[in-house]
Amino acid sequence: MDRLRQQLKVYLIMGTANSIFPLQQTLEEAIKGGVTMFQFREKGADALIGEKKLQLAKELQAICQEHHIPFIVNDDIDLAIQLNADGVHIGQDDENVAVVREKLPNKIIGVSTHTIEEVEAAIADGADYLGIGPVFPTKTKADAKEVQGTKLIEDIRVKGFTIPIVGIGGITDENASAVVRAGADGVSVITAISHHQSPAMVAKQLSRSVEKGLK
Ligand code: 3NM
Repeated sequence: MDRLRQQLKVYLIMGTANSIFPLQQTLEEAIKGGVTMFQFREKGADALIGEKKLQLAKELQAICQEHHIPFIVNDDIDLAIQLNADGVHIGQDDENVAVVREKLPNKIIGVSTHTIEEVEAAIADGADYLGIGPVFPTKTKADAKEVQGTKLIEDIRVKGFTIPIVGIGGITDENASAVVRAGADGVSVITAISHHQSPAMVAKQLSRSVEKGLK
């Protein structure tokens, strides 16, 4: 669990809809700057499918492997199995955690949760880490829930749950330390890195902000 906590510190999420540069370039630079984990999230109207999606996923996975960071697939369990990815991240509308665990017994399973009931269910079903959000306003997820600040993260820790947590939604280098101070092990970001002219620089700043919050 300690290893996973380390890996969750600066968690980049991205798909073709997000990055202003080619994804491979953004990912390489972001890892050089200090990104510790990557999630391939291919969503939206123009999302790649089939062979093109597979090819891109393979290229991004190779970059993660070269730099020894976990490669996580959003939602697409079959793709994760096909690629022997390090894990999957699922939401409340996706397959049940317990069912996914049967398919991927030894992989990382992350779950998006938005209420304490969802948190308790995900833990009971065997999630390895939780994504809690949206902490701050976000334009990236059209169907995002109401902004909840850091309250749910604090509540989870007050209740004594030790499961690794990342905050998500509108997180930047300026607010990341507050998310970690509230009890998260790290932050996951899309826009902060993938829309930045210098992914390496902002990844480094996020990393510093997280470390500051952990002190
Ligand atoms: N999930 P950005 S918020 C993918 O609340 C996602 O579960 C959320 O993107 C949740 O860093 C979100 O650009 C979008 O705000 C995060």
